[in-house]
Amino acid sequence: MKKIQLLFILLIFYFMNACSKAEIEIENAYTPVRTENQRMFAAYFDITNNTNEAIKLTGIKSSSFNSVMLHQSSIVDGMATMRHIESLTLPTKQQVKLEPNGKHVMLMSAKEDIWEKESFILTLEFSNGSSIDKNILIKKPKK
Ligand SMILES: [Cu+2]
Repeated sequence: MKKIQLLFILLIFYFMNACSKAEIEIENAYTPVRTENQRMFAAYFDITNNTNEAIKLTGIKSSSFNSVMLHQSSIVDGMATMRHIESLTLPTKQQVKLEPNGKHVMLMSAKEDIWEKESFILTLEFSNGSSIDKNILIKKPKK
């Protein structure tokens, strides 16, 4: 009888955990802003696919910017360059990092005064039909 109760409790914990974990998790989302008259911005975050199948990040947009693109930074012939990437594959049960000098979200032609804002919303669309509205923190230099 005791063993059955224990098994039951473990099952409850298992299902609670399965329910609380988001299918796609986005953490540490931020955009560095260095000067008041900055025109180009980049957003960085860690994105984790908790599902049992690979998912692609297929679309990305924000009502705060006219132009939002996925970019990949690289060094070509000793020069730092960026190129546009169409989509980003998120392997199952893995975290993909968007970070300086790597993959990032390029944000251009702001519709708002980004310097004056604390954060903005980035909408991410995925190949499984889901989408996430993520709050991106604006990080300014410390005074
Ligand atoms: Cu870029």
